[in-house]
Amino acid sequence: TLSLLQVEAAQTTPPFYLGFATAAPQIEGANATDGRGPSIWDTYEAIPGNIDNGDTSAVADDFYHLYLNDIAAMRLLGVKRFRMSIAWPRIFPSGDGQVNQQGLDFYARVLEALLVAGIEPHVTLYHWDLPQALQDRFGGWNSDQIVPIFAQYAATVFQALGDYTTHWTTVNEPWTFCFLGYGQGSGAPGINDKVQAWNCVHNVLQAHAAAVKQFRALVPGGKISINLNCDWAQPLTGAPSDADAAQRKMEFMLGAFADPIFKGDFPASVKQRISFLPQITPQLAADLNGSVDYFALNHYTSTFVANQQGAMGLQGACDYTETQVDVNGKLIGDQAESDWLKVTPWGFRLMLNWVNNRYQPNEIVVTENGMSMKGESAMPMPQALQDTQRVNFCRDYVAAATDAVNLDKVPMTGYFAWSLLDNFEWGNGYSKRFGLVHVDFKTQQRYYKASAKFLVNLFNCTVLDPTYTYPSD
Ligand code: GBH
Repeated sequence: TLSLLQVEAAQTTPPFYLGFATAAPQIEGANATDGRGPSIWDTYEAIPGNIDNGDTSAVADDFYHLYLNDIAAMRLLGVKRFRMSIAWPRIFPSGDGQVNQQGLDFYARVLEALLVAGIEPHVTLYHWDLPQALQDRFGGWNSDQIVPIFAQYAATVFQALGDYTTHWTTVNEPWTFCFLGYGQGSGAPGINDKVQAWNCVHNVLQAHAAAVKQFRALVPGGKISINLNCDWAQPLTGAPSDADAAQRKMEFMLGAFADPIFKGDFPASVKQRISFLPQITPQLAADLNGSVDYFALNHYTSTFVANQQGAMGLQGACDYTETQVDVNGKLIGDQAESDWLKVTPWGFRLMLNWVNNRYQPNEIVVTENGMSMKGESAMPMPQALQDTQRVNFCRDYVAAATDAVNLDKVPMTGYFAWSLLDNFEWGNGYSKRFGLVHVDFKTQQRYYKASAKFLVNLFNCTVLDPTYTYPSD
């Protein structure tokens, strides 16, 4: 039962490293600065009703101008790893063709500053900000025309910036942008078509493989992966059919990407149900084989899953339903500020074990984990900095992962907390705060939350100045 799997707070330094994560479109702002072209999120944000309160990413955390302050803050906190993404529309404003040197120069400055601060950068090539021109020209991720264009973008970045770090990923959470962005329309590019969603999956896999081919030639000794997200699926009841359904949900969500990479084909459960599923050819399977050097997992929460023949889900015909309420009407875990996020640290341990058992990766790096705290957005300052629910979340999730490593022998080596800063939370705009550092969006003033200090203390980082606030006015 669940209670048996609940974990105690970590007593010791976790057996993996700590980093703080971000993504370009959520923090940078400066969307029209230094030649950046429009992205599909710029377009999506401009449509009334798409983003809570009509917020946009135009300014966000103004990281484009404040990055030195944010890097200094991480240094003073003792954080040694930083996950960031590169904005494709800064490098190729129209997706391909003319390179924008000012975009490459910006990231060279950021990466240089990180190295000077003693912080290792982990860089993601694509965190959802597709150049609008590629959506207009051929439908973006729906078309395989994107494959050589993504590879060219990747090669340009590896050539210019490959010397700064050995840690890379190609694409962040393709499940999210394929099935929400193309399959349901809740997110850019706002398309509601399951055929396009599965084309997107197939094209992401091809684009990933093509980019890794460039990586092997241009960044010798580097390590690359793809950031895959998955919720833990807990069977709703003890019925064997619910256990099968929960397994099927994991295969649909994570297996749709990880099986082709690690096992050479889509899961049988998916192949049986999705009539229009594109094929993984022997050539693609061969290209995907060995295309990740470590498993990059984004994980936040858990759901209950029940068998239901004929059920259609976000991914199409799947024969299961999902809920976060059990048969007695009890929530699967405490509610965060975001509707979808319930606090389920026990699911994190099970999730890590599932990945380890199914794929046996050399190494697992958790590239995102975190929460929006219930009630935080309405809390006045400075009380908002006492983010107790988030402190407990971090404590319990890190403890669950520590048990996965120490007791279950899962080879997890790194943990990135999402996120360094409160930021542009996609469809929720600025109404949900995931930061370890509070941002006043009127003044751009930053303040450490209790959770930032808790995490760095837990990981025994050397904190130089726990009171730093910046930039001061
Ligand atoms: C991550 O996605 C993203 O990589 C990151 O950019 C983001 O800021 C962070 O999580 C926090 O959300 O609104 O009911 O349709 C996590 C996986 C998948 C969780 C989509 C939210 C939307 C649920 N996300 N999901 S719903």
